[in-house]
Amino acid sequence: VKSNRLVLVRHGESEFNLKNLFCGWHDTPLSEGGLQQSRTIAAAKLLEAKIGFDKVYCSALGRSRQSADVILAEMKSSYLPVVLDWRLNERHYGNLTGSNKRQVADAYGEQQVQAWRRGYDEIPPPIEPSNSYYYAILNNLAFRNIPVGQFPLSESMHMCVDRVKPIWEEIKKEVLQGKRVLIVAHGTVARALVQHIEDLSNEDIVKVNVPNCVPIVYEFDLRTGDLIGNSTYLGDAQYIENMKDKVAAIGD
Ligand code: DG2
Repeated sequence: VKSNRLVLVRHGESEFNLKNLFCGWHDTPLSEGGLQQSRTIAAAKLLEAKIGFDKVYCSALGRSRQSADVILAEMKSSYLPVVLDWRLNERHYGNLTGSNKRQVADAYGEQQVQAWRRGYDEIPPPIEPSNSYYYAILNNLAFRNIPVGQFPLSESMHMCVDRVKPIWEEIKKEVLQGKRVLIVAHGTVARALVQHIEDLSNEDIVKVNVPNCVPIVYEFDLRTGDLIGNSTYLGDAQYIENMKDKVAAIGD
């Protein structure tokens, strides 16, 4: 069977992940640990598996590009074309942006927080001008190409799945033409892509949690366009399980 692989990676730990803050469209940089994970986990596992690339897709958010740059440098592949596309941006967390996940749980209850984080149709309250990140997000030059009317103030998982669909279809076409693609995305966007790729139900996708910098490898049949087998998460199985649990939890 003629086949081609696709690799999906969530960026390394960000400053906001480290502080347990809702991030969404805020443009936070990677933490020291996140830079390190990009080298010692993502790049190391890809090198170990001897997986190479022709092209990279990132979001318009710096943490995704930053992680991609470190991974490519470590793989001696910095010459590769990197495409930034806002449709791969993280889900917009609305007015939760910048709040501590534990503090929001203390105020609204764990159930509400988990509904906002993992519900399929739950839309967090829209971001308001009084939110400290409102203007920085609105005026971020990285988002200047977003068509008026498509700039969100908050998004559910469902809205994110819909926005990701056209860019996923473009990427899939290239994969089926034989291009070896790496996508460096975000927690919720990675889950949205996983739902499209694996054709998961809305009930099943909300149980998926994607750890930072663990490469997810897919293989496609070039003739039929179908997925061959399941996803493979590269790395130590125990480490991956622990990190999935950590991502699922509200944290402290
Ligand atoms: C996180 C995901 O996104 O948070 O927006 O806070 O992948 O860009 O760090 P990322 C955020 P959860 O949905 O897992 O709470």
